[in-house]
Order: sequence, then C-alpha cells, then structure tokens
Amino acid sequence: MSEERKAWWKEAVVYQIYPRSFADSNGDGIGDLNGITAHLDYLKELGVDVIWVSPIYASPNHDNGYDISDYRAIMKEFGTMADFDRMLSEIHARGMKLVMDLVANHSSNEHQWFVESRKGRDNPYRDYYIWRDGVNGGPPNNWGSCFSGSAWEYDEASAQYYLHLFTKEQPDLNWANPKVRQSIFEMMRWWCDKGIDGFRMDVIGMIGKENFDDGPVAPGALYGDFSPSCMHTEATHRYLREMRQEVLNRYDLLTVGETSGTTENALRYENEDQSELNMVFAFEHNDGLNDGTELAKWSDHGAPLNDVRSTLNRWQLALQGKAWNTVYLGNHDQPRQVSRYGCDSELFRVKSAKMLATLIHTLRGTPYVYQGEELGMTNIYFTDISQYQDVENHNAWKQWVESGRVDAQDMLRYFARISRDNARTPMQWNTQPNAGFTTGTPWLPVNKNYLLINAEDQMKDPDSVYRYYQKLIALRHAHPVIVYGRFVPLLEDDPNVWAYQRVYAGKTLTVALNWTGRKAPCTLMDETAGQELISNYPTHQKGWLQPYEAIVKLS
Ligand code: TEU
Ligand code: CA
Repeated sequence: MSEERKAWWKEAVVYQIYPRSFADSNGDGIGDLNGITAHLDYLKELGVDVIWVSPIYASPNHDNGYDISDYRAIMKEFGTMADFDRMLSEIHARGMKLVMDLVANHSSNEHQWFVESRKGRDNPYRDYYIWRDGVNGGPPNNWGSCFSGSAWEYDEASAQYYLHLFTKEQPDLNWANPKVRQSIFEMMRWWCDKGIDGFRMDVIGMIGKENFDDGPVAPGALYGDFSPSCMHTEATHRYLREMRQEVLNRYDLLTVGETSGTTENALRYENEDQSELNMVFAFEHNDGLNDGTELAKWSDHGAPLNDVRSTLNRWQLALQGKAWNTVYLGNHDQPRQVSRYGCDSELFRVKSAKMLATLIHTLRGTPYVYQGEELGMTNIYFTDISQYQDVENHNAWKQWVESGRVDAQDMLRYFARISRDNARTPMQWNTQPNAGFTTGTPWLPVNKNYLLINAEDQMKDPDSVYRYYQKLIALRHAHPVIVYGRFVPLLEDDPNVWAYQRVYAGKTLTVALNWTGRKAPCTLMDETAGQELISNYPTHQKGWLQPYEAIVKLS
C-alpha cells in the first residue's frame, strides 16, 4: 500500500463551536463572537489546531443559523463583522485556523433571493429556487422533509410549490441554475479572501437534484424518501468539481462535506486526487444505528459495541490508502457522546468519556471534538415537550404525537435519548450562576450538573477529562503513527473489547478499549510490548480490562 500523502488537515484536531451555546459576552443569554474570542486561550491550551464554527451568518434562526438570510453578514445576536475580523485575527495570532460552516443547499426564506423569487413566476430570481406545479391538487411528488411533513410548500400568490428538504423556512437553492452556483462560489471566495481556512459543507450531498420522481415509502412512513433523486447524484459531483475549480483550488483549505451515505458514496467525494473534498462526515455509526423507518430516529435504540465497531472498522478499512476519514461521535445534531456511547452515571462518566476520547483520537482520520465533550458533558434529559427548543422535536411531536400515532411518554423518552438539544445546552465554564455561560437568562437551560462538570475545575485537576483530551492531542502532534498509521483491526469478535493497531514507519500503536461497565477478560495488552502512551487507569489488572478501561501502547 502506498504511503499516506501528508497534509496539515490530516495532522490537525478540529474543535467544533456551536456559537449560540459557547459563551455569552453581553448578558443577553445567547453566545456570541466576542464570547468565543474571550475563550481562545482555553482552546489553545487544549491544543486543538482548527476551530469549526457552526453558522454565524445573518439568520432568523428557525434552525439556529442553518437558515441563512445573508451570507455576507454576521447574525445580530452574535455581533458584528468587526467582531468577526477580530476573532479571526486572534485565532490566527495563536496559530490556530478557522473553518466556516457553508450552508448552501438551502437558504432562509428571508434571504433576499427568496424574497424576490417568491414575487412571481417572472421574477429574475424565480429560478434561484425549485418551484413546481402541483399534481392532482396536491404537492408535485410524495417527498417528506427531514424535519417531518411534506417537502413542498404551497405558495398562494403564484399557485406553485417550492421545495424544502428541511423546514419550510429553508427553501432549497436550485444548483442547476449556473447563476446560483456563481453566486455561491463568489461568496465563498469572499470569505476565503478574508483569510478563513476552510469550509464544513452542510448537507452538501443533496445539492444536485436529479429528478422529481416519487420516492419509495418505507413501512409505516407517511411520505416518500427523496434520497434516490437528491442524494449523491452525478449532478452533485459535477457541482463540487466546479467548486473545486472556481474556489477551493485557489486556497489552502480544509474541506469537509456533510454527506451521510455509504463508503462507496464517500469515496466519490474525497479522493486522493482531491478533485472534490478532503473528507466527509459519515453518518452510519450514528444515524445508521436505528432501524431505517421514518420513525427511526425516535426509538430506544442503544449503541452496542458490535454495531458501532463493525461500522467504524469498515469505514477505516474502506477509505485506507484511498481517502481520508473524519472521526467523531458527537456534534450539534447528536446527543452527548458520553450519554449515548459511554455511561453518564457518576460511577463511570469520567472513565467512559476518556475511553471514547481515546477512540476518536487514535482511529485513522481527523478527530472532531464537539464543545463540552472535552469536559465529559452529558445529556440534559428534559421531561416535557415545552422544554425543547429544537424545531426538529416540535415538528416530530406534531407529526407523531399530536396525531395520536405515538404515545407522548414514549416520544419524550426518545427525545431524552437522542434530541439535538442535549448537545446544545450551554458550555459549562465554572461554578458561577449559569455555569459562567451568561450573566442573563440562557436561551436553553444550563445542565444542573455544572457544579460537578465545568472547565475551571477540570483545568485544575490533572486527572480530568479535559487534561486527558489535552494529552491525547499532544500525542497526535508528537507521534506520526497516530496520524499516518495503517489501521489494522484486532479481536474483531470480542464481545466487550474494541482493539486495533496503527502501523507506520517501523512503529506500532496498539489500542484496547473496554466498551462496557464490566471487567472484561483480555490479554492483548499484557502480550503487547512497548511504552504505555496513555490510559484512563493508573494501574492495570493482568488478564483483564477494567470497566471502560483504555490503554494505548507504542512499540
Ligand atoms: O444536518 C443535516 C442532517 O441531515 C442531520 O444531521 C439532521 O439535522 C439530523 O440528523 C436530524 O435528525 C445539517 C445540520 O448539521 C443541521 O443542524 C441542520 O439542521 C440541517 O443540516 C439543515 O441545515
Ligand atoms: Ca450574547
């Protein structure tokens, strides 16, 4: 196998900031850019190389900034362009880089393009969006939106429907129109010329709509699946190659696509010839855990070792030597990783958070750390629908509970397990009121466990989850085998232990992780020679891995 090509974005660790929940500098309860700037030393000390900031553009916030009304303006609540410029220069001054979120499959319905487009069939911006006539008094086809309901919204004035794969306030842009592509590319160059270092591309695998045929209807589903017409189409690949020519090739960027899909899909976006993107986010280990029906996300499904390991090992092997992986368990769309994959009870929270950290920092690929994960922050476990802010929960509640299709208590249990709001509660900085996130009223409540879990305490404690992340990140920077090593799975059938090696330039890294809260029989590490690089236990037991124990050795 050929040796990995070197690149700064392979060696980097990325830290994701969800700005609304990171740090509020002016007491309005909403995180902002000056709040980020004020905490850059914290991130520098953690050791991360790149900050990916979720959308900070002007937005009416139907989907917390993933509905953009002006791509060249900063959201009022987050500050001003001057604040942005200062944040960027302070990030660069510390030797870190900034990746922006590019949300261009859709805009906000308040974007000037859509305001124009909606004015009528003859408007010059009509074709910036996807308008169709209805069929038999109903929508143009049977597609459902990702956030419940039909993917089509009827517009009385022009007697046509427009497409929205997310909320109706997020109309899909018409990438088939060259003017749309030029407008987006021009905007991207504008940000690159300001000095940003990359893009995380929101649902980029959906930009090319191939046709508008009805989609297959899964058992129990209310709508058809748009995927065959909208996901990973040839058109999408054409647009991305054009984007590469028109924008990406002109700068030295980190590009990561949010695409979902299979390893085969991924290999088309991210290839070593770099004709499209550097890497993509896989969804299979997260969203693939459910049973594939429309209600899928709303279930009691757990995260057994066998499912997660077989999926991630397969992704490791499929991309090896051909493309680059992302490695992540949590983000702003997923619940807290320690609650989902580890154990958030006091007994095992710290141990399991460190075990999961070991996994994401030692698999092959660029690790993505989601804010608060480095503290072992947990789900919030709301108990009432009124506590949720996320539009996804409210829409699902209407579609399934208010219609009598799903029991309210069941749905609340599913939400508590998987709702996106679990990861969106404010960052826990210290033991001050509201965990030091704000002096006002936070837009989403702070998790009550902040007296136990907060940054200030953890920075003082050499044994904290934060210090463990810091050590893992430093190890990545010190040992090329962690970045460039070939992935070799071990003990693939072990019921408790996830183990693998990484091999590079005469060095071997061996990793063993007990995925369970029980002692697990395991002799691998006893038999492995070499220096221990990191572990979440001070001592080991011969023949066993202790609950959630993680050991990494270098030989
Ligand atoms: O998410 C796209 C997406 O398909 C999922 O992550 C989805 O939000 C989630 O699984 C719902 O169950 C991106 C953004 O990350 C997300 O925050 C936005 O809401 C969405 O696109 C629309 O822009
Ligand atoms: Ca604020």
